[in-house]
Amino acid sequence: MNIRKDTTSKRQMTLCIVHQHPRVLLGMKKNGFGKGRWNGFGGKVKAGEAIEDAAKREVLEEAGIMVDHLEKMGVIDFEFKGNPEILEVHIFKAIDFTGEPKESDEMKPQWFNIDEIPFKEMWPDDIFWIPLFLKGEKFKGKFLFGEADVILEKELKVVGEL
Ligand code: 6OG
Repeated sequence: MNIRKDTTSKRQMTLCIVHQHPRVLLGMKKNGFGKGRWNGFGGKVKAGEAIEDAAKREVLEEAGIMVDHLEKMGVIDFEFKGNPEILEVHIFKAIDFTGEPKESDEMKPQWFNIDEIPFKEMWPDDIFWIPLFLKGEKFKGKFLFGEADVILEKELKVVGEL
């Protein structure tokens, strides 16, 4: 008998962008995965934690603000060639928050006008889905990255609900 072993695994992650039209709050990642890139705030969902709770926790840890109402805008699977772990990133929008954004060990927050989003200093997938996010459209997607974070494959579609 020939049993094919599927060694891929999925890791759930969160990503939250505060969108107060016409500005968005991003953070410069100071260390680790994605260092030197602007991104929303987020990280790994802990065992037993609800995804939305993880999203709120990460925003508080990384930007020092409390977001209450979150809207899930998208889910994207990121795969890196040669790496069996797929990152399933749940993307949320927050409008209101309490507190003042402040720098943490992980991120340096900054407001950007939506016409001045620094795509060149962001993950290369962002330029595809952030315009949908800003329009209020929901989306699902999948990106495969190769050497030097080049996009080898991409799938992205607008969906009615997630
Ligand atoms: P930590 O590993 O620091 O969380 N993330 C990505 N975000 C974008 N825009 N593009 C990607 O393409 C991403 N891959 C991961 C999820 C990492 C944070 O980075 C996000 C998390 O918010 C590859 O805990």
